[in-house]
Amino acid sequence: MIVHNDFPEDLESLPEYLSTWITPNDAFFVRQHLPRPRTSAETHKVEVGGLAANKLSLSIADLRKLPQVSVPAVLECAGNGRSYFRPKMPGLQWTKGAIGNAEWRGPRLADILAKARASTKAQFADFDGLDVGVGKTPDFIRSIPMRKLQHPSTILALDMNGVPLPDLHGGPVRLVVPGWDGASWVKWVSRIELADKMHTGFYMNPAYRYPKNPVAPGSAAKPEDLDVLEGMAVKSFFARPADQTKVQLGTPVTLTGPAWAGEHNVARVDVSTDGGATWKTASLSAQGREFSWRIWKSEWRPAKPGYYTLCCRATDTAGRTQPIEPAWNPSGYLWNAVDRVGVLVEG
Ligand SMILES: Nc1nc2c(c(=O)[nH]1)N[C@H]1C(S)=C(S)[C@@H](COP(=O)(O)O)O[C@H]1N2
Ligand SMILES: [Mo]
Repeated sequence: MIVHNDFPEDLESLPEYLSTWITPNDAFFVRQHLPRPRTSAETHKVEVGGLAANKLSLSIADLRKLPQVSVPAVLECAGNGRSYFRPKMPGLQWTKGAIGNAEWRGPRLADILAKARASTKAQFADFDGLDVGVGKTPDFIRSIPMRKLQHPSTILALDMNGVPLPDLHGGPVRLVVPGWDGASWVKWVSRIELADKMHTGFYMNPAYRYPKNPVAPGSAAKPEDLDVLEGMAVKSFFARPADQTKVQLGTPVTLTGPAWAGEHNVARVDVSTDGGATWKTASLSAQGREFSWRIWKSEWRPAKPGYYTLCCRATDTAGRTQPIEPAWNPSGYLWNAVDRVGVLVEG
């Protein structure tokens, strides 16, 4: 993995580990604002309070007794690809790999909110994990609107890819908000507070906000011109071949990688082997339902030696497609340019 920080851990997956439908747990990227807390499945509690008639204190065993659902879904950091924006901005300089697809399993938030008898006045729930603020870095708290919490695929995950949720990924319990950016997926959830207003902390404002209208590259945005980031962009990239690969003429080359579209579904992936002059539609894996990625594939037989620029571009069911130049924004979120790799074919 690419180690951006080793304490707290910020680890990025290499693109070649992102060529399969499920990303293995030990190859899955890690993002932490704060040091990892100490907890265990035996002692951990999730408190539910605020605008609820029936306050709850749930152990992991209590959460396992509720109906369990499996949700395959992509988790992507909003800042994935930040390093490609020009001008550059501060923040983790992610390349392609702050993303992965896993099968998450646990109880539905809707069932927990019903058990807590959430008031009709509750508009948001604030999720706090066991990690605490350190120095200038505040406590990580995120507000999620009720409409998304009531969605049948929004769960508190206890398992990831068939094993108890690893500590690095928020074990024993994390929030899974399919189709939304990684910052919504609060790890080590210890408190759920129902409220009539959005939480005002740093991670709701100014962090994780995106301009309502595009701003000129390098400029600041006024706070009133920013909205909370919710759904993610349409995106595909090359897991293989790696950039600057050398191949022998006569050997077929498999072009492949994942494609996803946040709350929408991928409709198509097109590939080009001539820098975007001409395009061909790639095949898409049957696997990949709502919120999870699909693996696209195309076989390429280069006709003659030389240097080739390969491109891939996904289009989703909402008609969105990957741009050549994603909108620059002050925090460097939602990078989704048409992906490119260079390949040298030797004769
Ligand atoms: N409690 C807590 N939850 C958190 C974070 C955090 O710092 N603390 N980081 C968030 C961010 S920004 C991302 S991208 C995802 C990353 O999840 P992962 O480490 O399992 O890949 O977790 C989110 N949940
Ligand atoms: Mo993130």
